[in-house]
Amino acid sequence: MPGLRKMVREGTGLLAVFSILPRVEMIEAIAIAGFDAVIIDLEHGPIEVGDLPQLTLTARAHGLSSIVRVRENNPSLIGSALDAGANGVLVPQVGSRREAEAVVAAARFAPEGARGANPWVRAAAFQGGPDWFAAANESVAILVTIEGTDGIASARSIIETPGLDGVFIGPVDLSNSLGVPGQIDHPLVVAKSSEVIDLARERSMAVAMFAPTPDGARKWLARGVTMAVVGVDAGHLVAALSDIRKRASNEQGGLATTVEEEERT
Ligand code: 3PY
Ligand code: MG
Repeated sequence: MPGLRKMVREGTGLLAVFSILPRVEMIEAIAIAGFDAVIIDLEHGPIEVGDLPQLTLTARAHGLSSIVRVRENNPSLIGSALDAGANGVLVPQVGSRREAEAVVAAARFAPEGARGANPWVRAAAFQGGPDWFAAANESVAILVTIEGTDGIASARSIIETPGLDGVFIGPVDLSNSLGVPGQIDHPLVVAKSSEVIDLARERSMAVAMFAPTPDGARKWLARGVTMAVVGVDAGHLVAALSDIRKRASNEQGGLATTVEEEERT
């Protein structure tokens, strides 16, 4: 089994980051920083399918795996993301086994699924090769998100969906569904997330978790997740810029005072 599918299924300690900025430079920065994968986020970012060829091509040129989070569980969105060159797909808000089966059907060609077939797309190098369908089935990684009380209740049967490569836990939406909005470290969110991790790992299923900070990522990796998705590119940019501005203006005192004093003399 080649490609991202193998990496997701067999890898541990994997690090990814969400990208909501549709720029090749951002994808390059994520690759240069050494992440294993980028999740290009069409659910929350102003990114369209037409942006995907250059974004996924840039990732590939840097040896960075690309996963596209589609807006919703919809076969045409899943097929378009894969045709454009994504190595894998992540589908938000999956609440039942039936929904998870629909994701697998949309992402795998027959006989494993019912993905719309056209071997002249970018992902197939535009060449119409008949071997591409089987190769794509072997390498494309399929992840579904458990982030609602419905998904938690059906976690066991979702995890056992044939053809699925991994589950992703979304603590932000989960905190909202559990009535503690935004409190991703709330004991209820932690307990429900831990249940999903245990169910997945008992079945040797890959499990990814969103954590906005490096400390959170390390904590969840130690708790058993196989991939941590550490924050969002735009958020990291703002945090880094704020820190640089604060340190350059020396808000804790020092440099600014010295300059003012110099001006007075
Ligand atoms: C969540 O935490 O709800 C996510 O989907 C991560 O972006
Ligand atoms: Mg979410």
